[in-house]
Amino acid sequence: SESEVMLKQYEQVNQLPTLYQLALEELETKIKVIQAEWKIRNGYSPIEHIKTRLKEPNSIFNKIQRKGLPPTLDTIVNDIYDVAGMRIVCAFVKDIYFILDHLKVRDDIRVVEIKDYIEKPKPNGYQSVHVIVQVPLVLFDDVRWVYVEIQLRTLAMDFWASMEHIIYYKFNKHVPPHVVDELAEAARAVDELDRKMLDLRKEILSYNDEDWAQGMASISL
Ligand code: 0O2
Repeated sequence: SESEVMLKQYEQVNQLPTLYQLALEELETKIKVIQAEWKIRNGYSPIEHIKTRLKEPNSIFNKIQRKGLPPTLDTIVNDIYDVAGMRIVCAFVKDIYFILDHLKVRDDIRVVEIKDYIEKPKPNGYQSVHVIVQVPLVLFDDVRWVYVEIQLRTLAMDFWASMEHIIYYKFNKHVPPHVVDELAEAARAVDELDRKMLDLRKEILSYNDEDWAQGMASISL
């Protein structure tokens, strides 16, 4: 009956946050293992911090509307890739690309799409690498590959993005031109700082970067 169908859908929607939360936890554990190994090998952690979030229901439905998709459970699960989000903040740009290369070779993470806003920043100056991945959740009689959006950025880029986010909402999404200019200038300062930090990174690495990159890229299960 119609009410049974509704009840079933209600249950499925209710399970979604749990499913996405577990996918985030699985992924976070994988990243933490890499982080620990790296720290032992290199004497510093490539990751400053990791944050996770579930997209607000409002924000999910706004996105579905913006994309002109039907507001169904199927759409959320199959067409919205950032219901579960993870932000990995690194000290150095180079480490972002090492992590990215590593994600690509793992059998237990599927890389679906990469948007490199470091190579090509957004017009306002926003920089980050966005990676859409799928993470397997092993259930009793099924493996569900759950979408997660990973944002990789440096501390400096993260500082800029938090500031820009606050300003954007402060001005109700209509940022006056002089503030836009100042943000662009701050973005150039971010670049400059990240370049300087890369120079300093050499001082803390006791062995060749290329060897490490190859080691990371050859890992498979
Ligand atoms: P929340 O937390 O999701 O409510 P697409 O998926 O390609 O159709 P979308 O979703 O705009 O389009 O993808 P994009 O641009 O790759 O990533 C959106 C997310 O990246 C944002 O989440 C921000 O976290 C971040 N982001 C992208 N551009 C900017 C920017 O100019 N400034 C800042 N501060 N962050 C940005 P949501 O959707 O805002 O939030």
